[in-house]
Amino acid sequence: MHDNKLLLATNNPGKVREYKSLLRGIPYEIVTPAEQGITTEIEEAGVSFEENARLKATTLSRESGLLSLADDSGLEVDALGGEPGVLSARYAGEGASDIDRINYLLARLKDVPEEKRTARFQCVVAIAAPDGAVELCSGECRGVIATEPRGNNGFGYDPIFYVPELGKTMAELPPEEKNRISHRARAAAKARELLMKFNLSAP
Ligand code: ITT
Repeated sequence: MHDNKLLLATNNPGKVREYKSLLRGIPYEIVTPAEQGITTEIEEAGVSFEENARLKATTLSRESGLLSLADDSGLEVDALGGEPGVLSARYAGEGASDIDRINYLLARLKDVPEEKRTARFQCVVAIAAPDGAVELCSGECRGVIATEPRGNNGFGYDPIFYVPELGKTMAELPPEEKNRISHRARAAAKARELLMKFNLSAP
């Protein structure tokens, strides 16, 4: 019998919350590593979102024996040559908090005028099956880095990611609105189709 669980291969509670909503209605029971008793810390050694997403999904699929979906994402700021990029979670060093990373980024952009503060959130999703099959998809969302944090929703860099079309930062948007426009929403829409394919090919 095919085990109809999908492991969300992440330890980030913000991502878990968003995927549970973004993937509502899929023919899988969504479970987390903690719920499966998996505590593996994966070193994100890759130099690209793709490599890291693939590494996280395949490692946890092998370990759990479950179809696994990993998300590697981050913020790319044009004025910083694409930083923090794959280092987004570790920007400002070990043990730093979301607000530390925000303040560090704002300090680095101190003298950069508004028109040069363009940025994008990137999200790459990897789905790995225990038989070794892997599929990738991605999404992006463009915005501008604000000069101070605003809003309490979302996670990570959301309070300084200003979305010009909506006149708000990502953290000022209600969750359902972030889930309509975000990089993760775009990747998840494609992931949903890939998951249907995996479901059809399952024994
Ligand atoms: P897992 O590897 O366990 O999934 P992580 O937080 O380490 O969790 P990443 O390596 O993909 O995940 O780092 C992504 C970082 O990029 C994340 O910690 C945030 O700082 C930032 N980020 C990604 N998506 C974001 C979003 O929707 N809003 C704000 N910041 C985001």
